[in-house]
Amino acid sequence: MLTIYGVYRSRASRILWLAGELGIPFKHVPVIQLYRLADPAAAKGVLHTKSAEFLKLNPNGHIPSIDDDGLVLHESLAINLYLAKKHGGPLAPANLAEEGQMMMWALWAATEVEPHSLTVLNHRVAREPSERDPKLAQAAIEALRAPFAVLDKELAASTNVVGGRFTVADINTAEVVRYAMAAPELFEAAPRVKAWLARCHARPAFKAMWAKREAEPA
Ligand SMILES: N[C@@H](CCC(=O)N[C@@H](CS)C(=O)NCC(=O)O)C(=O)O
Repeated sequence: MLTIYGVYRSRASRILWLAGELGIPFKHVPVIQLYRLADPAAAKGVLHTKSAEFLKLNPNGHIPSIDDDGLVLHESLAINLYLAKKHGGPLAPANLAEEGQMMMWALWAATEVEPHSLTVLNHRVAREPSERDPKLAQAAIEALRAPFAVLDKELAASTNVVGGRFTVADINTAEVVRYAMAAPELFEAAPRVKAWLARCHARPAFKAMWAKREAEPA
């Protein structure tokens, strides 16, 4: 049995979206980020990222993690590549070349995009207005222009990032690119990225995941 640890309002959303696409059964344990608890001192009984019980599964103290019949993994993008390959079908790599491309896009998303897209999210919308720094947001937007142009060019040649069909590589890339949505100017300059992300977000499994995310306390 697969257990997915992490609230929907976290990078666990990537795994929960993929699990929905695959249609696989899983147990969900809503471990929450410690920093989101209003009074960490009163966090007794709430399973959070620094709970001793959870640290046994993920010594980083971060969500998500999975336990798949005893195989414990952290790192959201790697978890998705593993689950897609395990369960097969159109979301998974059809051959070694596709597997290489899927790894390439996952590492590209994690290193070239995510640090900047998270800064855009935090400093444009997620943090309290008094804690936002518009200069940091702007620098991150400038840093994202080149990788957005790379993805836009890729999507000019194909409807999806790998194999001309919707795969786990779209989920991994789309979830990282989503954090930059607070900067619409990036998407106006990359219309194919904008259209591709809209297609990803129109998928029933994404919508089902998103509805559960919205139902969680902010
Ligand atoms: N590279 C990790 C990052 C995990 C991560 O930083 N998760 C955040 C939530 S999205 C977290 O657990 N933060 C809690 C904390 O820093 O205490 C992954 O992709 O799984």
